[in-house]
Amino acid sequence: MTRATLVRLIAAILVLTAVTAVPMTQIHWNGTEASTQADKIDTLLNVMIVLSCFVFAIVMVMLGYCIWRYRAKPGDESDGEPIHGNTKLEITWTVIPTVIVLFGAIYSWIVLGDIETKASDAVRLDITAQQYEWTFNYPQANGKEVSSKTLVVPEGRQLEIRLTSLDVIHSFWVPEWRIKRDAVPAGPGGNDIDNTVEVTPDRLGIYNVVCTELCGFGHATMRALVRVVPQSDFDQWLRHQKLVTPQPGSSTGDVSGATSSGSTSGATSTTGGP
Ligand SMILES: [Cu+2]
Repeated sequence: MTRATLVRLIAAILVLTAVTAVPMTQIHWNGTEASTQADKIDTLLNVMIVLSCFVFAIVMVMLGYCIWRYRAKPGDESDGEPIHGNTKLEITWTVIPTVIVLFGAIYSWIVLGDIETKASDAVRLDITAQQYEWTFNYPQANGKEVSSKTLVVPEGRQLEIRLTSLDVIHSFWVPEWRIKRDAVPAGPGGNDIDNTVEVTPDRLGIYNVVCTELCGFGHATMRALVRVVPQSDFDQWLRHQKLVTPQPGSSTGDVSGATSSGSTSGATSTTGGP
């Protein structure tokens, strides 16, 4: 390979990297950033996109070059020349991916430590997932809690979220907050799964909790409203909610009994019982 060819190949790799990476990093895949963690997560994602596009460009350019440069002449039915290893090439294609993967791992580790830093004044929040709804419980003093089907949170305060599930694995996600964590049903004696997650909403507004783990036929409908409000509004909202006693292992959200067996058709047929 001549020096001019090498320069052309490198130029082609850089151009293809730019053509694929620039549009991909410009798209806001998950909406406007609305938490203090979102920016760091987006930057990490963009760096990974650029690295992936670079690797993609190397593979595509070299593949195209080899197809063109080493194509068989018409009528050539002979075998290719036998070749053996190229030490320089093998060291190169081992070292470069190793450096890229190590860089990605260390950078991700740093970002993870950063976004999981706990604040001393965090708001405790217990979230219960079940097919196909969410219940948001706010533990209060004297062992009681406030239970809601809408997630209301104060702006600028870290939320210390504990997740659990009553049936199958679900996953808690507010796209604008970027944070995502599985809600795993606890087996007998609990489980060893890290079910806590921290997020600090920093933009007022209305968002959606989305279940992001395929959990059954109603999965696509498993959404809940999120309202990020000023601290004073949050305090006022909390004061006006009814206090309930938490029930271990069950969703405390169904205080009205609306989802129990009290349907009207069932009631008429069971009135003749003992
Ligand atoms: Cu789901």
